[in-house]
Amino acid sequence: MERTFAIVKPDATAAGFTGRILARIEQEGFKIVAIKKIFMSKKQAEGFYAVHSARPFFNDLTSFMSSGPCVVMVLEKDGAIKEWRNLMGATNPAEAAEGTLRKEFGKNIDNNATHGSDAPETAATEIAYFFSALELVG
Ligand code: YYY
Ligand code: MG
Repeated sequence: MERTFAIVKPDATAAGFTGRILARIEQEGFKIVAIKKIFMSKKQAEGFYAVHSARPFFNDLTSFMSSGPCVVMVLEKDGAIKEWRNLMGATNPAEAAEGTLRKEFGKNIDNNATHGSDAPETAATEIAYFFSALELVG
């Protein structure tokens, strides 16, 4: 069974959307195999998003991700990586399809409510960045 890494971002935790997002995750057939609430430092956010370090939005993105608590998770499902990105919707909530989490809970491209891994290699790296093997409860 495939696993992916997911975040409820600081805009969504602050707005009180965590419970509704978790409910959708379970309704859509994902199993939550690990979950915790964290508050990243700027350095930790920079490490997590290192792949985007050359992008113009890197500083704003990592400031935002360290501006408040996140809920980080490992989700399991057949095709979890693709399925979770489908449920999140497009990066820009203005372009996200009806029924997706970013459409329902995202405000704009900077505050888009959720994160999801984009490939098996990034899922493995991102899961290991936040969780030890003992914390993954299948
Ligand atoms: O994987 P995903 O989150 O959908 O988008 P990425 O292209 O990996 O960008 C990561 C993160 O950066 C995105 O969720 C919002 C932010 N961002 C931005 O603020 N402005 C952009 N033009 C592109 C991305
Ligand atoms: Mg991405």
